[in-house]
Amino acid sequence: MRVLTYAILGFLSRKEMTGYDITTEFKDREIGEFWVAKHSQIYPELKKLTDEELIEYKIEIQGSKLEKKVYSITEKGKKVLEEWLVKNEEELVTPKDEFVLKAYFISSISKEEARVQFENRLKMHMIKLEFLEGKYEELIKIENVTNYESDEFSHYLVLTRAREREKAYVKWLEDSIKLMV
Ligand code: FER
Repeated sequence: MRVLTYAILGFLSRKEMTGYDITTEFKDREIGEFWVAKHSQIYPELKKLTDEELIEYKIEIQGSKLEKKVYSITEKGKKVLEEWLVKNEEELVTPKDEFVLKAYFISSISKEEARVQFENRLKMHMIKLEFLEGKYEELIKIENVTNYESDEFSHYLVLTRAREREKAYVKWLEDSIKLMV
């Protein structure tokens, strides 16, 4: 199973959706902030999942002649999703970060040039952190968001992790820049 499978099953376990709805989630909503999936991957995946009977669809008529497929998860699909959610991860995979690779070889350029690289990177991470802080401030306005039962609890988990990661990244860049004066 590809990871996209689980993202689609996850969405459909919440509610019925069309292919367009799912594409919009990846394009415009929070999942797109941390998981990339292209339009061209989603439709074939929906077909595959339908063939495997993990999801099913009903045709709805929209307007005068437009038909749309509204997908929902099947019992078999729910089982596959749950198995994935309770499965223990086998190994820790460090996400690839090209800047870390650059940092590893940075001493091939001068300290001044290296500092410019780190300062540019710092600006980018500060912008990202500011964006996340804004999202976080909004999210914590929701009552009981830290309760497991809240609809936004899982959003809270992923957003707080992103915020902590960016805070750590900013600190690492600042500490490194101090060593390049
Ligand atoms: C969100 C905005 C940004 C969000 C996550 C992110 C889950 C970013 C995540 C990341 O960079 O890992 O609303 O909600």
